[in-house]
Amino acid sequence: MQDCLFCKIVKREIPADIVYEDEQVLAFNDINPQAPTHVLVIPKQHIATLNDIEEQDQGLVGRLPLIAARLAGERGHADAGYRVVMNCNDQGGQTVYHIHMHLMAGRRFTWPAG
Ligand code: DGP
Repeated sequence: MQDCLFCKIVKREIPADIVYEDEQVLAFNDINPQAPTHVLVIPKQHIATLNDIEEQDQGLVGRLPLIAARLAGERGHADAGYRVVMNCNDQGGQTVYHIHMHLMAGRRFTWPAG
């Protein structure tokens, strides 16, 4: 997608602090971190929202929690715990329309979410 911010990060047209990459997935630090660790894990393929995931995307989208958990473990957060969040559309708090999993760790989170 031409105008998608995260597609531009995938294509290296916009800089980002990339912490993980494979053929399908990219992970980079959030520009506005809400926790000591705040990483966005995204598919390289453009999928605008959770509503747009198709059957054939299951494997790809399943990699997001896999990589998030791996990154959390590498940073020593597995036992203490961490939070992953995917926001969908306006009321869900989505601001960038390319699906992404927030991995936040390093502090205690409250529930319910605000
Ligand atoms: P969401 O509200 O769930 O759509 O989260 C979007 C996140 O993307 C938000 O936490 C801030 C982050 N973000 C927005 N623009 C940029 C950017 O240009 N670079 C990086 N690294 N993160 C960004």
